[in-house]
Amino acid sequence: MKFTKMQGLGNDFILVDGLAEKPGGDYGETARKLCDRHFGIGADGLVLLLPSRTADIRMRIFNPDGSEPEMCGNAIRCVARYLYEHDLVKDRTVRVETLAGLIVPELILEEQRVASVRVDMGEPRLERDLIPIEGSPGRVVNQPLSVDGKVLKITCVSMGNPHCVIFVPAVRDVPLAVLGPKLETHPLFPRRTNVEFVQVLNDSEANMRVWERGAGETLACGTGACAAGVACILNNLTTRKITVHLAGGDLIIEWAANNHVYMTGPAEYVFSGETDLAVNG
Ligand code: ZDP
Repeated sequence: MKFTKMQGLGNDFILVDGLAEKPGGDYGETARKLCDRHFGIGADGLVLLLPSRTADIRMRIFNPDGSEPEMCGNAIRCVARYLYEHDLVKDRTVRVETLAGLIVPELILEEQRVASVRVDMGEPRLERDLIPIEGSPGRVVNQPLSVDGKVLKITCVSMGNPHCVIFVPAVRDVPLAVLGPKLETHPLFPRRTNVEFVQVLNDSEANMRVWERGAGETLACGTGACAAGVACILNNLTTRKITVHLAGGDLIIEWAANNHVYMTGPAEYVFSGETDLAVNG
């Protein structure tokens, strides 16, 4: 199986182009094998490009644990760049079908080169049943949740996939490897959750560390940065356009007046290759 390794802010993906020929096999099992950093290629996710009846392309993504999330912000920037530079789309705006609905990345060119990608990530979902979160209807904004005998204040947002945002004085001091898995698998979240710790620096900047569902700590999370931007506004902490500083670099997040969230950031190639590790279902 041929693949291209790409990354957005160090959140890295194995892209498999299934447009001409649909790759066979068990995609979840293949993701588990290929994403392994010692026995595989190594990545935070396996991304499949497939034909779509409703958009330019259909994207499916699989976490390193084999689960299939609804959306992936950093990967969709990589997908847009790949399609444009391989002449698989003509337009600078690409319509991508995902389990989170239609997502529209737009390539930003500088001297004919893709400098960055701005993505219309759609509308955030804030109601409990849409995230999903157990309990009676409503929103979860700055609500207490007890973990390990400590009370954390959580704000929950879905960008197609679930996110739980916690504001802290300093992200550096957060024991992410301890709290991450406990929050990810907390019974409050029937489909588990991604977890973001956010330190607001001023009204337009924040630091963030992320624990991803099915992947663990990663250097960046696009949907997570969008959820963090929305959570900042729900808690009256920032303006509607902020820079989110992640371990792998910066994303610009804007929750615009039309209720859509826009994310801008880089997408880069690492290498291409061929592997015989794919699992035949
Ligand atoms: O929702 C999930 O299970 C995530 N692990 C999916 C990946 C999200 C990602 N980090 C992003 O950038 O949005 C790729």
